[in-house]
Amino acid sequence: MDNETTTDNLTDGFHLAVEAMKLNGIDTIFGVAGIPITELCRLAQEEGVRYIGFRHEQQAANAAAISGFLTQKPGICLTVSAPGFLNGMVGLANATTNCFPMILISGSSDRAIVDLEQGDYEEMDQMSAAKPFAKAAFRVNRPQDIPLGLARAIRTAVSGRPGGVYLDLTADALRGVVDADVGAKSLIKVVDPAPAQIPAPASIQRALNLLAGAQRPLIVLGKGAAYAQADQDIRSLIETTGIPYLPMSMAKGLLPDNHPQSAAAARSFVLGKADVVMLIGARLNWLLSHGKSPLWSADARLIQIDIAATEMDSNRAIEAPVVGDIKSAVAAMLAALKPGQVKPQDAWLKALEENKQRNIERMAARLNADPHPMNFSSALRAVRHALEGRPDVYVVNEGANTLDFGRNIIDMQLPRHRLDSGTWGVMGIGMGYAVGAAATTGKPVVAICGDSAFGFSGMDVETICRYKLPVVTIVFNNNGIYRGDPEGAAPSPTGFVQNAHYEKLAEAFGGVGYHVTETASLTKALAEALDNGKPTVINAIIDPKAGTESGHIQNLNATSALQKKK
Ligand code: ADP
Ligand code: TZD
Ligand code: MG
Repeated sequence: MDNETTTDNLTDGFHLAVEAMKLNGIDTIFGVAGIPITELCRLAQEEGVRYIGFRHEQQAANAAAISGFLTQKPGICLTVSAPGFLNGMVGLANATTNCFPMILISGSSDRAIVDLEQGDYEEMDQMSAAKPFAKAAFRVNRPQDIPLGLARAIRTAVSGRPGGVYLDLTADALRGVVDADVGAKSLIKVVDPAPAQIPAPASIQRALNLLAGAQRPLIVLGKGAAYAQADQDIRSLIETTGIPYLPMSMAKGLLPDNHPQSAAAARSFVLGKADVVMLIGARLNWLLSHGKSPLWSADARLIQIDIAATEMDSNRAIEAPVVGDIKSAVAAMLAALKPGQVKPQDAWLKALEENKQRNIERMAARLNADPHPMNFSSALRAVRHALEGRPDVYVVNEGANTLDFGRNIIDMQLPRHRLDSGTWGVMGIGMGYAVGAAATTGKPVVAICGDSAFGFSGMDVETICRYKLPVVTIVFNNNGIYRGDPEGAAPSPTGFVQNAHYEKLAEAFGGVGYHVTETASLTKALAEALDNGKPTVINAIIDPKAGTESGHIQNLNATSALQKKK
C-alpha cells in the first residue's frame, strides 16, 4: 500500500475485525484468500489468529462447521465475494442443516454498484442469497459496526438450535478508517452466548411418568446429544435406568460402542418393538424413517428432548416434549428420577440380547471372510484392526457403501469422534472435516472415503500436506459411484477411470502414499501412517462389483417402472 496510514490514533475495519475475533476467543480462521479479504487473512495471522488456507471454499466452510460441532464455538470461514461466497455457502447450508454453529464471513463488492446491478467485480447481493440457507444473515457497512456484527453472528450461531450465520463485510467497511477510540468503544465481548435453556419441571415429570409406565423402553441418541457435551449425565441416565439405547451415527462413542446396553446391532428389532422411545437430540427425519411404520411400531409413545420447540410433532405426535438444552434436561431428569422408578421388562432385555447376538453372528461370517479383491466388509475390518487401541483417533466417513458399511463396522469409544455425511448424506465433507478436526483437536484423523466422495474435496490433500496435519485418508477405490464399470466398457454415469492411483496425490505434495490390495497390507499401512503422523493417502482397491447402487438406501432411489419395456 503506497498511501498507508501510520497514525496511531486511527484504526480500520481490518483491525477491528481481528480485535473483535480475538476478544471473543476465536483462535482459528478457515478460508481462501483474495479481494477484498487478503489483508484480513494476513492481519489475523500476524495478530496470532491461526489462518488455515484451503484450495476451495467448500472445504474451508466444512472445516469451520465441524470445528463448531466439536467445540460449541462457531467455526469461522472467510471467503471472497460472489463465487467464493457461493462455494462457502454449501458448507454454511450443511452446517445449518446439521445444527452446527459456524459463521461464514465474506467480503463483498461496492454496494453502490451492486445494488444498481451495474456490474462490479464479483458482484452479488450475498446477504439475500445467504438468508434461506442460514439461521441469519447480517451485513456490515461501517468499520465501527464490525464488532457488533460479529457479536450478533456469534450469539445467533450458538444459542438455541445451533446453525450457520452469514456475515457480509463490505470492502468499504473493511478499509474504512475511524478514530481509534471510536473503534475501541465499538468492541463487544459476548457474555454467555449460549445460555442454558432449562426445561419446565412439569415436562420432566411427564417424560419420567411415561418412562415409568414403559415395558419396552428405548433411548435414541442423536448428534445433538453429542454436541451438548453432557457425556457423563447421559451415560448415567442410561445406566441407572437400564434402558437400551441406539446411537445415531455421529452419536456413536457417546457411550463406547461395545457397551452392553447398545442396541445398535438390533436396530430394526428395537425400533419395531419399543413401546416408549425417548429421543435425545435426534430428529425424526429420513434417517429414522420419519418415526413411521413399518420400521417403527405405530403404537410407540414418544418423548423428545430438543432445544427447538418446533421440532416437536414434526413427523408424529410427541407425547412428552421436553424443550430445553440437553445438558440441563438430562441433569433435571437424573435429579427427579426415583430409585427403581424406571424398569425395562426382563423379557424385553432378553429378546433384545438374543436378537443382537443373532445379528452379530450373522455379520461375523461376512466380516471374517478375506476375498480378493477386498470388499467393503473385509477392508473395513482391516481398518478397524489398525484402529484398535487408538480410541483418540477421529474418524471421518463419507461415500455410499463406504459410509453404510463403515458406520456399522468401525466402533467408536469416545464421544464426538465420528464425523460423517450427516443429515444431508452429503459427499465432499471429507477433507474439510479432516482438516477441521485435526486443526481443532491436534489429534490424528482417519478419513474413510469412497472414491467418488473423495473426488469432491481431494485437492485439499495439499492443505493437509502444507500444514503437516496428522490426517490419513483411505480411498475406498471401487472405480466409481457405488461400483465400477466392466472392463473395456464406455463410461456409464456412475463409472470412473479404472486403476486410478489416488495415493500419488499425497506424493505430489510431499505426503506419503500407499497402494494396497489386501487386508493385511491395509492394516499395516494404516498402523504405520498413524505411528509416523505424516499426511498420508492410502489407495485401497475394492472389488468394483462389491457395492450396491445407493448403498443401504435403495428405497430412496427413484427408478423407472417402464425400464423393462426397452
Ligand atoms: P441425528 O442426525 O444424529 O439423528 P439430528 O441432527 O437429526 O441428529 O438432531 C439433532 C437435534 O439436536 C436437533 O433437532 C437440534 O435442535 C438438537 N440440539 C442440538 N444441540 C442441542 C442442545 N444443546 N440441546 C438440545 N437439543 C439440541
Ligand atoms: N453430490 C453430493 C454433494 N452429495 C451426494 N450425496 C451426491 C452427489 C450423490 N451421491 C450419493 O448420495 S453417494 C455418492 C454420490 C455421488 C458417491 C458414492 O460413491 P463412493 O462410495 O465412491 O463415494 P461407494 O463406496 O462406491 O458406494
Ligand atoms: Mg466408489
